[in-house]
Amino acid sequence: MPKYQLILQFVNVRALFIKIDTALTMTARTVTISRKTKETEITVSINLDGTGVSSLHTGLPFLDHMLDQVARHGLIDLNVRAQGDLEIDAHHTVEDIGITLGQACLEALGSKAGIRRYGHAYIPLDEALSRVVLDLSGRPGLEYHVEFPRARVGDFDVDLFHEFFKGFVNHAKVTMHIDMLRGRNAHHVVETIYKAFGRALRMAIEVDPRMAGVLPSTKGTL
Ligand SMILES: [Mn+2]
Repeated sequence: MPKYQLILQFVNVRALFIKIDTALTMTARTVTISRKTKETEITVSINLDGTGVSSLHTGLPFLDHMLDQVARHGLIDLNVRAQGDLEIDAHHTVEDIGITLGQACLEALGSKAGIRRYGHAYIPLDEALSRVVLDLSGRPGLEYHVEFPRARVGDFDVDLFHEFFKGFVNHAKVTMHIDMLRGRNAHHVVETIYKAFGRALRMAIEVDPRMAGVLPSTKGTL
């Protein structure tokens, strides 16, 4: 066997060992969080290293449709069960799902060692275009710049999307900038935001092999 082939084989074997080593040292990033108030009862199960499989029963089909985008495009396995006071309106349920998802994300991330930390995505859907940029910084902060062309999508109040993301950001302790860059169809606009959120989250939570388990912060804490 020629010498260069041997060297190549050695490099491949070494790469394989590094892969196995990274996988072994990473604990499972899976968590289940249950949250109960007088207004809602919510259980979120999440696997940050999933394949995009979801089981969603929030009582709000449009929100289920959006959470499905987060799972699919974030490659996160996501199970959400919610019993909310929908007889009043969807406000408490949507906000509390954002809160519980945020708690689950933070808990599942653990020490944050070796992750990429930052994530961003631009997502178009026909005429609509949105951008989400996030930092798993440990500091809650939401910049939400979205002008919906309509007040409702079906019977869903579009103001509630802000409540969802505010709840998420405060409890996942992330900095997030959401910008709707253009769009005429409210369904398209929301869908681009949730898809971009999923994509940006996927980028930020992913383990970066070059980080070699180091915390991506010069401060030493996130
Ligand atoms: Mn849709």
